[in-house]
Amino acid sequence: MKLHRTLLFAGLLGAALNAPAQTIIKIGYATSPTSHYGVGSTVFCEEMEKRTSGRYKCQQFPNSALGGEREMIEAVQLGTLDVVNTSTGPVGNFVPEVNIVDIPFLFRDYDHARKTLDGPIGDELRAKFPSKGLIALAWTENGFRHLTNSKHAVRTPDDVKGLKVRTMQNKVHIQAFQSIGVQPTPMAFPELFTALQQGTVDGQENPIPVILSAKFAQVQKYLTLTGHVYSPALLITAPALWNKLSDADKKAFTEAAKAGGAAQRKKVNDDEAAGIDELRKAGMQVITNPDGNAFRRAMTPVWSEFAKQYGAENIKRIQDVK
Ligand code: EAX
Repeated sequence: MKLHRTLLFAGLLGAALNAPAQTIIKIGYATSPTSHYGVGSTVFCEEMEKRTSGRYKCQQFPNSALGGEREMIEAVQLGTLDVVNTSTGPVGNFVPEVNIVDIPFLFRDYDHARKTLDGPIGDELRAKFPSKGLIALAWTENGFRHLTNSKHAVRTPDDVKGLKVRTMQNKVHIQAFQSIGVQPTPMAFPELFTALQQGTVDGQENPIPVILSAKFAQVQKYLTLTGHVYSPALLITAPALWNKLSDADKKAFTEAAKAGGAAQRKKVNDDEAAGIDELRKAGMQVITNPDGNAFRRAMTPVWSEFAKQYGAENIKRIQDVK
């Protein structure tokens, strides 16, 4: 019996020694596993596992389980979280140059945004991360943001005046809303559903995939398809992890992140195509044709401010991407 146990133990030990060591990568994001962030993160994880022959494997923390996006980025910086899939909303607080991509009405459409971020401009922005203790693996996507509220149908900027609107903790967004006469309430995403439910704020703005997965239709009646700003996202990791990787594994992580980004963008497209009807069915009244030019015009004054802060030539360079 004793001998038998010893042999069994030796056998298990042998198997453990032969199996390559597996490193668990903790990844966090704001929304549910079936949302765009969930789809993108899962593809990233699967590809990473496959491309490293299982030496790296993910443990996912969806639904803001590890806090808001700002907190998750801080955790990556500190090394207590390995990867975050986050909107750029709070990223400008860490890497100021990234604020430029959150300017309202900067990107014409999805093609324009994706092409810009996947090209030299996006690469140059990602190159700003390492000096801030972060590595931006690849651009993913949150989507064009639309306005919802619980009070009345919004068609023009005037209709927004007087509404208490939650914004991200992003100074570009805060300034833009102030410029149309709205006093924004910056707030972390995990607090938002309850704030809408309790009427602490009347409205918020987010892409369709977020409005769907966060079930905002339960607490918001009106959806206006303003598309006022494109909301990029990123897979971000920490230098502590990155610097340990072999060149081949770095490549595996980068390729996996690109695949994750592509899957996330596809999910955004799918949600845009099917989600608006779903939100109608869930009881929302959808204003599909707000006065877009009026919103654009209302935000024009703050553009000269952005030009000063982020460089008129940098803004123009983005606009010129065809
Ligand atoms: O990234 O804070 C926000 O409104 C974000 O769009 C959301 O967390 C998904």
